[in-house]
Amino acid sequence: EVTANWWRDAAIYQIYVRSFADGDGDGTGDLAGVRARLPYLVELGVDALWFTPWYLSPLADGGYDVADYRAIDPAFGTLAEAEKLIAEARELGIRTIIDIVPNHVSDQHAWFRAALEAGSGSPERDLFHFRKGRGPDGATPPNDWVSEFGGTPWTRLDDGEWYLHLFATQQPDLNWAHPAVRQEHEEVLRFWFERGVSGVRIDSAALLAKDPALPDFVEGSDPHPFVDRDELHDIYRSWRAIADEYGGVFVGEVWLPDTERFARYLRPDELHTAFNFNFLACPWDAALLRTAIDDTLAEHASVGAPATWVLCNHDVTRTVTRYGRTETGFDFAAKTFGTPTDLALGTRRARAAALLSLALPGAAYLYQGEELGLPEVDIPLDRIQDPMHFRKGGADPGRDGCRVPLPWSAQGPYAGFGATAEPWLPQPADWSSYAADLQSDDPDSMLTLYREALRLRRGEPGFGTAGEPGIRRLTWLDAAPGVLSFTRTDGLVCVVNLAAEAAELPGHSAVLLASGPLDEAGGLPQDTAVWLRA
Ligand code: TEU
Repeated sequence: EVTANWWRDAAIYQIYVRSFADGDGDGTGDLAGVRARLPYLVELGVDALWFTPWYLSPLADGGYDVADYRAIDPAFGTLAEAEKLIAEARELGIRTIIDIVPNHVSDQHAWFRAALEAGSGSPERDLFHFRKGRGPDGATPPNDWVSEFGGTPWTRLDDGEWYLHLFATQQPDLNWAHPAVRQEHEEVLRFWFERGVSGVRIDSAALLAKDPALPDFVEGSDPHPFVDRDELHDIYRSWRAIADEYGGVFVGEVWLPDTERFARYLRPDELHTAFNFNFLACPWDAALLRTAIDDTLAEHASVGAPATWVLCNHDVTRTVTRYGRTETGFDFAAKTFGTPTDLALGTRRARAAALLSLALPGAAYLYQGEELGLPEVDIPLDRIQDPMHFRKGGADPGRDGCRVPLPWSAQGPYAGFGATAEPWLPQPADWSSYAADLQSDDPDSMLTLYREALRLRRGEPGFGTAGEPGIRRLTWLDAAPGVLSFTRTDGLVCVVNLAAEAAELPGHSAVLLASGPLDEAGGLPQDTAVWLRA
């Protein structure tokens, strides 16, 4: 099949369902909202949609606390509607990627409720990590680990036992050494592949396996008691065999800065792709970006996998704010309240970063609202819902600032997100100035830039890997310090200028697309990118 390798150079759009579009007007985004906006996504020019978890959930962590993997949360719609959405999108040439959360379940999941009921020492508790505490009366947590959201990852029950949760209290970790846990997830994968999904994102993919002794953490210990353990690879090999039956693909959320360890997840019989967070975390610096790109391409080439570029997602500060930070540098995750930000600068850089990432060989992920140039929002303290904020004792505003419901229309209540009820997170006063309908007709808008870039990327065989088994490389061109310049095949050139002086563009080249105006002499100003045909 010609499209068998579609994922190697796809442009994939992340939908945070709760905040994308509200079809039934209750203030929460839903599948009806997505269906109504499919024409927008077609016009944007993406190949696939990745939906953050849409399953039955108390939404303690926005749906990453799953109560039933085979049901859609009623706030979002029904299973029948999800099937319809998958089919409708596919008719329009857009594939669906779902999000599987294997590390943990919701405390409302039938398994965990049964484990609570059945009590200490029961087989039901073996599906999780229940332990006695330490110290007199067992009042001290069983070990010294730190939760990904801050504090101890242990919660004590009335019967005196503790259970492990690397994330929020409401997200008990599953015991992946238990065969029933493996079997259940393999069945869930089949359940969704049978319903027509083309891919699966694997949440927290490097955390599932734990040292069965659950020992205290010792700095530098190898293997780590719960990160990147060897047992994981066996799990993903069996998942790969299932995906291959259906022609499905995986994208792993593998937060591992070590590129060699990262690449092991992308061996030919494991995951097809994994997010490259080193690129996302890279400061706006030409030399560092070039190193991040080279290292990424080298590590992927070593295992024959295409790279996956991502600038933002529902967990990190939005790009225009991140790149516009004037005081804290470019710390990608720093979400301090009211950090001074130069939004004009950040927007200029975000536009250039978009052209850079979309010119690189491999797949690219976009996060909803990135194409509208949305900034991070300072959510009023009393409206924050992210459990990370509370677990960190309020010192960190958490991740809600990048999850604010999208502005669709300059007219109408709530910037066109939903008609009748206030959105679940408040939108700032100027939100409608970012509205999709306003940007749609503006040749200089972020939306127009993304549409043009995606159209060119699709039409030019020189971009991406175009279904080839091999990996097309980029070739760096000579450039002044602070300037990134590279060519892809077919004479396509991308130049990004991060230096203060304007950069000279190669002669005899036609400008296909620019992130901002060139200067009078035809030079490329600072924080501007351009695509050329040499
Ligand atoms: O995130 C996993 C993860 O590694 C997070 O700790 C991440 O480092 C942090 O959010 C960065 O700010 C995934 C999901 O993307 C996240 O939304 C969930 O909260 C988490 O898993 C638990 O399921």
